[in-house]
Amino acid sequence: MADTIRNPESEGPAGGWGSLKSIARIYGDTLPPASVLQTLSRQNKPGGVMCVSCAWPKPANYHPFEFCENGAKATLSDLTSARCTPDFWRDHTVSELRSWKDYDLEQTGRLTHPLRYDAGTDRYVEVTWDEAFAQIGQVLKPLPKESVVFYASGHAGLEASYLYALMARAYGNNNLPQSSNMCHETTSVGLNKVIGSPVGTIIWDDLEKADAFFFFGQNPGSNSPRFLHPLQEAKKRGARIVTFNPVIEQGLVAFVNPQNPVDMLTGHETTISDEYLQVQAGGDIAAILGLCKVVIEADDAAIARGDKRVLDIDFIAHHTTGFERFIDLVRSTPWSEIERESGLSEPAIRRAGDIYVTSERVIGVYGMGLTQHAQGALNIGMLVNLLLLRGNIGREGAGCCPVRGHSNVQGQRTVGIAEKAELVPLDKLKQLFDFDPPGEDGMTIVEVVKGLMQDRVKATISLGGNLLRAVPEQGEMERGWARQDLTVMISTKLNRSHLFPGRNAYILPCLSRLEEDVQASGVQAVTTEDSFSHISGSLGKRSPASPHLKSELAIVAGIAKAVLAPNPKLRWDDWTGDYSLVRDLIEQTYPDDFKDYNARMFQPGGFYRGNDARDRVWNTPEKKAVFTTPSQLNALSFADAEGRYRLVTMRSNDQFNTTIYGYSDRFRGIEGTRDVVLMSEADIHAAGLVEGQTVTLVSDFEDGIRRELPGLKVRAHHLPRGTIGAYYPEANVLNAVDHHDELSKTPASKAIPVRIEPS
Ligand SMILES: Nc1nc2c(c(=O)[nH]1)N[C@H]1C(S)=C(S)[C@@H](COP(=O)(O)OP(=O)(O)OC[C@H]3O[C@@H](n4cnc5c(=O)[nH]c(N)nc54)[C@H](O)[C@@H]3O)O[C@H]1N2
Ligand SMILES: Nc1nc2c(c(=O)[nH]1)N[C@H]1C(S)=C(S)[C@@H](COP(=O)(O)OP(=O)(O)OC[C@H]3O[C@@H](n4cnc5c(=O)[nH]c(N)nc54)[C@H](O)[C@@H]3O)O[C@H]1N2
Ligand SMILES: [Mo]
Repeated sequence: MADTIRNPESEGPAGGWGSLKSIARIYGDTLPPASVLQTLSRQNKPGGVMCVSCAWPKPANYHPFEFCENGAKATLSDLTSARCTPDFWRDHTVSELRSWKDYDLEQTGRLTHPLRYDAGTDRYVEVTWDEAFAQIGQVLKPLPKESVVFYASGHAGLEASYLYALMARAYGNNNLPQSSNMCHETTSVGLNKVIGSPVGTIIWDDLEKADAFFFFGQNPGSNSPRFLHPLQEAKKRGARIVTFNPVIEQGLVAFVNPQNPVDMLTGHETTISDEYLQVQAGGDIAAILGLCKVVIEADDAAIARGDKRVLDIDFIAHHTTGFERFIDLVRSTPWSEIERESGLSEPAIRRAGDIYVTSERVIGVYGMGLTQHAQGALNIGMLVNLLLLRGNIGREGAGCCPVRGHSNVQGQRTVGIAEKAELVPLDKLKQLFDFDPPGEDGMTIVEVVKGLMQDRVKATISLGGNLLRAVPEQGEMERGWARQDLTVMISTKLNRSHLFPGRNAYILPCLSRLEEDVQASGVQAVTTEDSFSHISGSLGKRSPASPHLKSELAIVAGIAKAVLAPNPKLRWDDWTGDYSLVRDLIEQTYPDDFKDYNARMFQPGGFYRGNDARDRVWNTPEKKAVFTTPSQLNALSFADAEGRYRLVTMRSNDQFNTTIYGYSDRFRGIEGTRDVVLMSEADIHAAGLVEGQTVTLVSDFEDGIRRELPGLKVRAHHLPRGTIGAYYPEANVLNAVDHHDELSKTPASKAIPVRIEPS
């Protein structure tokens, strides 16, 4: 089937020569210098440097080049020779830069000096570190504690992150939302609800043993390309892959391994998906219900024949709850409803279901296509239902695999960056540091957005990221952000969040993880946690982009010292001088997860934190894995209506979140522009539009607020009817803050209700 869905506009299979060309282009059409290639060769290996891009695990048995196209792009982007120095601000005002594209801001290069916003000239000006810290302390001290937000994008290592969370709690709140609140918070809450673990249950070995992979809304070709290697291996040994995705993603269709000389010379490609089901956006609950129906029917037939059961009845009896109720719904839901809600045909779902039933060990993989919906947690509950039916959790070669985003997004949560107080051992903190940590929950991102719009948030500190650009309600947010008393951005590069400075505003430039970090006790390493809960050390060796940079940890310590009352237990200078002391603290705070931390951090493949659900110990209130009976068959909070489309906000192959590397989305055949709206030919025709026509997308929430994105060119694309696509972050102006996953408050970015108006 895969052959019939090859995207005619794309450059062919993922990987291959296109991948190498695409990497080199970041460095200006020439091959990067040898020293940069050397950095790449150390990437994701024991004793090397952990990639600054995504959270895909680092295998113990690594390849000669354990990096991918997009990891290489992220590396080259950090190692760019371009510099955004204080001189840059002589030629540009902040207001003027607001008309720049994300791409142009990124091109200004690495930030080199600490900067303070000067309202008189509307420019950032150089400031010393000491002045910056002192002034930040002065503004923060008198503010109401609950009005200050400590945001983290999931990038900084475990050491800096632990201290950042400690600083917020010592300051007096749990306002520690993270990029995960826009991403896999649905997993942290939704998966935890059903299996008692907020993270995935598989490890590397499982990839090598699975008989089938079911992909729901995760795009490895662009977003975790090193995943394609184990998938290619899996295909070679006969494993099958089934994909549910409204968009045809090239990496899930076919792959040429750019690091395999034979593949490269022969152009030999591996077909990845055996079945590719173009579910409509928000249609997975119905699709999975259909799969479950196939399982139940197969089980009925097996009973009738006297064969081995298809359901794992022992597992279901001993390890789960809620089975009967769920199965009643599965039996009573007619195929016609499943077809209507999923947008898929019964025979197509049956083909996929047959693969599930005939595979001994199955891994369920998912990403933003499940999490970023109004019923995202229900999506996850449904995927877990499917896995539970055949005991596919807590068994070799099987399990649940949420693919995380930022390189340390999971780890930051592990070491205390959490707005939910119950997730943090507050008693331990009290014991170690002799202060009373606040017990009230802090703000999620949704609450931060509302707080900014309503002037309840007075200051934000950002440990990385580009929060303003990543959230819904962008127009209102920009105004609210600039009304704050203080904005502090700990950043490597200029981005849009810097361009709406608060009354006091600072940009504090930091080292990249690729760079050498020398402190009092010598060169420092940091650690990160990957999607499989493995923790790896990372040692930067490149010389810093500027002599004025500080490490993230040193910046956190600098702010903490300036804002917190002296406490002999808070030894910021000692910790800055020697990060192994911080790892000792982390081990003392989380002894089960971090035993022998300093000794094990460079273990090949990282050391495993463990996962009870993997051992079939269920930390749910029921002490069982939970079957979820869905209350509805789609993941939406709105009904279909005439002229209303479900907008999927997409990542191109040439971006990392709000960082835009270029305008080439070669897997989708889109070159030179991001200002497009992708629609099926049938929808273009039915709406009376023509390809190439310029249109405006208008949000279609029934709340009376006009949110619009003008200037998009209509482009025909192989999509299900009613589902359309446009790029994130540009499309964020269209989302409403109240449009989020019901349970976890993750913004619902994958089915925004919109209308199309001709311009
Ligand atoms: N190169 C690169 N790598 C990245 C990132 C990046 O921007 N660029 N971002 C990083 C981050 S922070 C994250 S969280 C991850 C994100 O990685 P992914 O989880 O892969 O996220 P997306 O690409 O946003 O969406 C995933 C897929 O969901 C599909 N989809 C949309 N709606 C639905 C639906 O209703 N149902 C189903 N079944 N599928 C749907 C989309 O077509 C898309 O292929 O990647 C990380 N890695
Ligand atoms: N519509 C829509 N909205 C979305 C999404 C979507 O799919 N659709 N995806 C959501 C997701 S999954 C996520 S994770 C968020 C992302 O939200 P964020 O994590 O806030 O955004 P990023 O674009 O990853 O942040 C990029 C900036 O981080 C800084 N940076 C880069 N490297 C470093 C470093 O090493 N240290 C420090 N201190 N700073 C660094 C640079 O200044 C860069 O400009 O967006 C969310 N928003
Ligand atoms: Mo993410």
